[in-house]
Amino acid sequence: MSTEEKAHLAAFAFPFGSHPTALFHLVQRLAAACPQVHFSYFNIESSNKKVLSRLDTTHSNIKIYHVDDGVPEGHVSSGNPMEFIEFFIKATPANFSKRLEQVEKEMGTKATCLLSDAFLWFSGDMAQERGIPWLAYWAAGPSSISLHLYIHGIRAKLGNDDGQIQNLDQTLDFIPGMSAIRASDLPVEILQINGLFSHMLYNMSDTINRAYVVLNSFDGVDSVVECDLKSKLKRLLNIGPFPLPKALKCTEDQSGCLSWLSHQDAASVAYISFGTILTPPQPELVALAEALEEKQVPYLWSFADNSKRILIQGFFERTGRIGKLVEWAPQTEVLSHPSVGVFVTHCGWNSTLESILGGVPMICMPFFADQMINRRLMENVWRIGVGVQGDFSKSGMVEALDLVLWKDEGNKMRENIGRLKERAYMAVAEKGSSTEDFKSLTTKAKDI
Ligand code: U2F
Repeated sequence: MSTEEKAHLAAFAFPFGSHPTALFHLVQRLAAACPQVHFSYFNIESSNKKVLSRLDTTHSNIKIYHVDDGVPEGHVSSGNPMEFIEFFIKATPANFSKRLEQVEKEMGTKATCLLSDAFLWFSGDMAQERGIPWLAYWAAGPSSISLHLYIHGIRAKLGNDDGQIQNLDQTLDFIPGMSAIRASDLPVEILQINGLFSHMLYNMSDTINRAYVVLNSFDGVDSVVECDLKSKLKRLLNIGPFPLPKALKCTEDQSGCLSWLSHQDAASVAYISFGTILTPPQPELVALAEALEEKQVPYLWSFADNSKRILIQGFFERTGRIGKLVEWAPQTEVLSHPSVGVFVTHCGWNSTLESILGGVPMICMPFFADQMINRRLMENVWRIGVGVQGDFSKSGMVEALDLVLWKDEGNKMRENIGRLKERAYMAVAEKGSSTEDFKSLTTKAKDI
């Protein structure tokens, strides 16, 4: 048996939102690059089902395992999305360590490397106890992880004893590369550590500098922040942007999005999606729908939440001639289609990258976590997007559509995003910075 054949990388997923899919996709890339290495991917069963339904799973050197989700038997959901996250957190780390030990016994091979979602900070302790490397995948961008590293300084400078921000407009210019970010952009978890989820991220802030941190990002997206991160972390590996177009199974276009787009004028369509976790509240949905209808903007709306779709059912019925409604779109391909002129987005990190790869400017409707930071970067730093004035009002939405689709500002944004797109493609080209960082990552995966 060669040394590489003894290598066994165990990957631990955070099973919510786009996190498990992104981690699985990373495991797939590694499995393709290191065919001799064994990969075991651990996630809760319900999330494994979703991940597998959306991705191609042809690599024979990956095995998928379920871990306990912590949900009590017979539990009836209260409808609060945090409850399943909290059940899961309570079940960690025992659910992962127990299952890993069973798998190691079955395989007869101990894990030689641990790759985890960065949220799962206890993986650092497990790796240390076993004397193996810890690779932590941070599913968002460089600025948001940087804020977590500065958590103590931020809390001391901005918060009062209750963790409340005193001056919402204050910029974070005391952190390298953050002068455009305001206190009001910070996710609640940075300022308050109430609750299991915030506590988990707080623990991560204190352990992450021990990891090889892997980002779905590329050199130059935020040079000052990256440089600072490199000085603070054991190693920063920018291996993105990924997934690149054509990486997903849904390129088959089952929903007919791409063929519908091909009948629309160039740069005329608003593509709308708010990611995998949240549907905006009714007033915001109504404002957006009314603005699209008033301006007769052709739209492609990815809307999975059946219970909320009913809220603007009349709009969908009246505007069926100019729009298309789907439950799930092949987003990467949609954003690379020449008919798409604007992306109305919640500013999730993957959506942001996919829009950059497609060269499509954005209308930003952020809600939580890193999304307000991404909005600020798009609007004030990269100048590739615009926020909605007046608390997501109809008039604010009309103004934003007007600006991006028909005004000169929109063209300027397209030029700016074109430059970022070029840099992104250079990073993933042969000998590009992300390609080189990915090679370093494979070396860690093969190492025993
Ligand atoms: C959380 O964000 P989300 O998972 O809600 O959003 P994104 O990071 O933007 O990822 C959504 C992914 O789902 C895909 C889309 C993205 O890759 O292409 N998708 C699709 O293919 N088709 C559809 O119809 C709709 C979506 C969190 F809320 C954010 O704040 C974080 O930035 C993010 C990453 O940590 O996770």
